[in-house]
Amino acid sequence: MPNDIKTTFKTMGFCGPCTASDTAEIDVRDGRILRTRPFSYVAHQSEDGLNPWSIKARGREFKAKEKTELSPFALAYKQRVYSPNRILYPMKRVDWDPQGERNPQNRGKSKYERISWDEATDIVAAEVLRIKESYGLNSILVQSDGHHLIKTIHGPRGTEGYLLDQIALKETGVELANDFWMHGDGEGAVRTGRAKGGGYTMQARNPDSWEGWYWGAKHMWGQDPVGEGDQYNLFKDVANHAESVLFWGCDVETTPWGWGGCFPSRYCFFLTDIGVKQIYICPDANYGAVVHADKWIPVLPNTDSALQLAIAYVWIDEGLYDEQYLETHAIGFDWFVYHVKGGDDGIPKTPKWAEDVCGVPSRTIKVLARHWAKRNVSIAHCNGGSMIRSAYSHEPARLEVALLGMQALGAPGRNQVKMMEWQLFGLASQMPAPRSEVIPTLNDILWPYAADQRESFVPETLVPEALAGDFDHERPLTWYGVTCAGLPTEDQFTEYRYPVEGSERIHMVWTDAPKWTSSWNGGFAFMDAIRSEHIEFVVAQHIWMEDDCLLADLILPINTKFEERDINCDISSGNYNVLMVEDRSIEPLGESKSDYESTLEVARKLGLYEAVTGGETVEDKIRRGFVGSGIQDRLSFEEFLERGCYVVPTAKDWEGDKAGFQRFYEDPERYPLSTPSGKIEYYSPRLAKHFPDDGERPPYPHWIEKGETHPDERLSTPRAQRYPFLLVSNHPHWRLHSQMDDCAWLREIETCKVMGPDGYRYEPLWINPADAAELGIGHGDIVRVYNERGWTLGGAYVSERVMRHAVLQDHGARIDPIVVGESDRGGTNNLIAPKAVASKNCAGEVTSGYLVGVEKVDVFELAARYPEAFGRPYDPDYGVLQDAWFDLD
Ligand SMILES: Nc1nc2c(c(=O)[nH]1)N[C@H]1C(S)=C(S)[C@@H](COP(=O)(O)OP(=O)(O)OC[C@H]3O[C@@H](n4cnc5c(=O)[nH]c(N)nc54)[C@H](O)[C@@H]3O)O[C@H]1N2
Ligand SMILES: Nc1nc2c(c(=O)[nH]1)N[C@H]1C(S)=C(S)[C@@H](COP(=O)(O)OP(=O)(O)OC[C@H]3O[C@@H](n4cnc5c(=O)[nH]c(N)nc54)[C@H](O)[C@@H]3O)O[C@H]1N2
Ligand SMILES: [Mo]
Repeated sequence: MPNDIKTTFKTMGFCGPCTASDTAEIDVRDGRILRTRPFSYVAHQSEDGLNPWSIKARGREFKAKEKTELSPFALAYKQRVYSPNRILYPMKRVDWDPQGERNPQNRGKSKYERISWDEATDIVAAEVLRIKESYGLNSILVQSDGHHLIKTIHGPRGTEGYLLDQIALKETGVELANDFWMHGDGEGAVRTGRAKGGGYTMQARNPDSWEGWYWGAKHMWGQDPVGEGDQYNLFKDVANHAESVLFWGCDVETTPWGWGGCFPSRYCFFLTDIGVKQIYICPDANYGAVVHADKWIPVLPNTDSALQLAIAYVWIDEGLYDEQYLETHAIGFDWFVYHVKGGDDGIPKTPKWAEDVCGVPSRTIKVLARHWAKRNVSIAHCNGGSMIRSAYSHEPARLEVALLGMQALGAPGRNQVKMMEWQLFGLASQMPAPRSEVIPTLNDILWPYAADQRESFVPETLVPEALAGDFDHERPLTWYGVTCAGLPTEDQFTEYRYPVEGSERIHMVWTDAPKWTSSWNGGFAFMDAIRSEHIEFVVAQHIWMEDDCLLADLILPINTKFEERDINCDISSGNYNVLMVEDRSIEPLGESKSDYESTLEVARKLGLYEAVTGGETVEDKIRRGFVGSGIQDRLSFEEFLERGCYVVPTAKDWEGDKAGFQRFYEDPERYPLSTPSGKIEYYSPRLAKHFPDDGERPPYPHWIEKGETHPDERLSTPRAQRYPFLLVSNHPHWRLHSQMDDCAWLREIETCKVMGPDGYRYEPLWINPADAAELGIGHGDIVRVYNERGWTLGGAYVSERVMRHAVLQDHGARIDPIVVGESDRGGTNNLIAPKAVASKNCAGEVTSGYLVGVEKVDVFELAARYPEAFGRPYDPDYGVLQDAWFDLD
């Protein structure tokens, strides 16, 4: 490398702390990022070597790569570092005056003016103290925990909450936060501790990635914390034993990009080479399907339960399941048979019945059922597909366990395999790829700042209500479960409430992950809520001018990970694990600071700097991180700094690891599941006891056509005459939720955006040619996507890749409000997602598989009607420019 080039290591996967991935080598010249290269394991290995792994199957070999397999996001990210939308200075809304009029109704409309860090931190500190005096600290809602290019010390993970706890601590002397969720102590470790409230109200993350598994599957097979299957060594098992894999709501050419890189793509090409059939079941021929599928079975959005029940019907009818296994490994199977046969609801779940509901021809259902019963079949997911984030998402999740159980779950080649997140939460049981000698962790330095579970919290799904509603102690907002995938199943039987005893309602929001409008349910409802007069102050920390920043009163400019020095561990790339120092690549742009540093600036004003740093410098924290990482005995800290990284070799005995549920399969008495009976519970006595009257999530899995929570989100309802399509709202192929939407290198790709006649790049809306023809919509036309909750726009992408009666628009496109709270130009469809949760006792998000209408629009007519919104400064390569909001001259 020429010596004017400096190289730093950076992990480039998103997800959250301690699950980093996609390590890259970043070359810098003259203070600018020059290029992003894959990290070479081979070049950076230590004397301990790599012990390269290889999976041999059916005469072929699948081996560890010598370098990381970077995703397109990792390669394109440097452009985002220099995006014209980078927020470089603290900004204050022009018509928000802490001493006078606050104009909450203008959030989302007003412009911003530049102020200094000194002024900005004075304001935040003063507002915190004012709120504390007037209402108590629990009136501050802290929103944290978004996905980001993972930072350990510097990241957006609620450091501001830690600061608020320090204020409370100073006054009361009571230690507040400190026992956190699962991490750590050996395989399968789950911590149950919970931080006490006192310093603030936390916006609790939903088990968003796992809603269905969490609310449903856990009641059948246990599997705390998230409810997905055991993953030990499954890539080897599938390669050796599976004959077919059902990619059921799974896109290996999209979602692995966000978390791990391109390893799963390579694995699936290998499966093709060795003759493992890949069957994709999803409403759209997604990117993985068009590359890898031997067969695509289109199913209508969120009707999988019907298809699953019909498969069970065929197996029961034709005696094609493992009765003996069920006798020793399951309880309550009779109840399930009773429902399949229609004993309880009078509807035998025949393939003919299912055909009308789910759109899969009855003959295809029968062929699939017989194919499955006669072969070793595994089911592949990245996280589950959007049906596990739809109304009644617990049902398809439970039914999947029911089907796997009928075919002897855990037998060779018969498991649920994840195509990403190799080491979720650092648990070896969550790792389908060959195991590494150590899973490094940085929990010791991370978690004090990330109190995820508190007494005073509101789940993401319920925040709009908490912001807008007038809840008091006589009439609290209540729900079951802490709704963050951290606690054992029993937590779902605990009722929680807001406000907690003795607390007032929320009056201030402090966010370091402002993405409600683009990533959560009921987006327009949230916009209305946050514009209420009760909410006196909203402060956002953000890198780019996008998402909920538009609703903030004060914005603090945050930098990217390239601008700071940190420590990180890559445990999710699939090849090897790496612990590394992430040196600063470039100087911070403008006046930006890291999330940690920006909290420290406020802490300084409150006299709490030392309390928040714990007396440590960043360098001290890096050292402490190393010492607690699990790698500390292999080399000295000085040696580690000198090398910059340590690559962990593959475990010597990894080939001997039992695969997935193999132990349970072989000996259920010795290796029981974590359900109360230790077996697969087709009937859950626990659900029956705690929720005897819940018809929406009865004790055994069901087809739920409608219920009191969602009376009319199916094609069968009269409401479907007005809104005749089921919207599929997947994780975006060309974004990570709301991130990367301003990246020119991605936006110019044909499937990323549809160029409108007005020069605006619209978010694609996939529609089947037959449906498009009926509506007079042509490829490239601009369309309105609507329901009674509001509307957004899209660019018609007319294609057979989406089935009839379904339309597809990825989620997360950047909001570009037309009328605040009503309409949007950006294609931000979460704005019109239901506000209602998954079901009565399950506060899960519902963000896909709901009804919308679609119609062609004339954008010039709209521009004439909404001149301000359509006249914002705009660059098709980056989207709306920050000049639309910022007055920097
Ligand atoms: N329609 C639909 N909606 C969904 C889903 C779906 O399938 N369909 N899936 C759901 C799922 S599984 C998830 S996980 C959620 C994801 O929802 P979120 O995690 O809420 O989504 P992100 O867009 O990743 O939000 C992160 C925000 O933080 C910002 N950010 C990035 N880096 C930094 C940083 O260093 N500092 C600060 N201060 N900010 C930073 C980003 O720009 C972005 O605004 O979405 C859910 N919503
Ligand atoms: N590129 C990219 N990668 C990401 C993310 C991202 O935003 N972008 N997000 C990350 C996060 S937070 C998570 S949780 C994971 C999510 O990973 P997943 O849960 O696997 O992702 P989804 O996009 O929700 O769903 C995957 C596929 O399910 C299918 N599908 C949609 N609806 C239905 C349905 O009703 N029935 C059936 N059978 N199939 C359906 C679609 O074909 C879709 O491509 O991805 C992670 N990786
Ligand atoms: Mo997620």
